[in-house]
Amino acid sequence: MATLFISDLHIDADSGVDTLAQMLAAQPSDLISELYILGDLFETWIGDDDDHPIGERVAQLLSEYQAIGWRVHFLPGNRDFLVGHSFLSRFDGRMVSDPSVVDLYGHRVLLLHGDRECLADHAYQAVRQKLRDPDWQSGFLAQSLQARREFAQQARAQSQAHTSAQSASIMDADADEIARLLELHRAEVVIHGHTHRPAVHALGLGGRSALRVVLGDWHSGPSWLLVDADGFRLHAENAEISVAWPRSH
Ligand SMILES: [Mn+2]
Repeated sequence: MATLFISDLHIDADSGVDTLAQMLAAQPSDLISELYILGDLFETWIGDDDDHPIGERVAQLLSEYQAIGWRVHFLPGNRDFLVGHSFLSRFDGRMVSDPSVVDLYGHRVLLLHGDRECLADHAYQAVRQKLRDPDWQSGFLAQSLQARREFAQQARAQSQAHTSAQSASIMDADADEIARLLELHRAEVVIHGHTHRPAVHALGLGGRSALRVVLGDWHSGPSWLLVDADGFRLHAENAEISVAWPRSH
């Protein structure tokens, strides 16, 4: 059996749903038992009560895979952290909190979106703290869809301006923080997205080996990770990486 991981699709148009549908159809569906979406499935999400058709199309597509026996898991990203149980229930999806540890083929694997670990970006971390506050969220969700749409558009423009003004190292996940989390959760592997820098990094953690697997974004085409009992196959633009599980001692 195999587990499929995707993140950072940033879907905001029908074409994004079509790309996801094509990618899923090309997978060995009879081998896959689980799909994990590690955040930023959508470019924006202003609440499960939004009547925008993109959400319905994605839910319909995912429910087709749920129907053939896949279990679909969703871990929120910094764009779609307002996805809730109501949306997930449309395709029987399961919410995964950030961070979470899962057992994959007898290995402890830590799952993150990756934005919380970009510690050098102080301005972003301050915004994140506000947006993840339950009181702020319930106040936001109480506003009209129109008001929420306007806020989201503004936030997106500000985020784009901020991103283009930052140096590359500030926008990456902090390596020490990743190592700390691997130790804290006694995990052999961490899988995350967000940074749009697909790669598999071999890490040495006080004498034991670990892996950091970074998923790719879908800006210029689909990207995915297949995990099975043998290891990892990461597909991204200009990258096809196969890596075995870290050796246990
Ligand atoms: Mn992100």
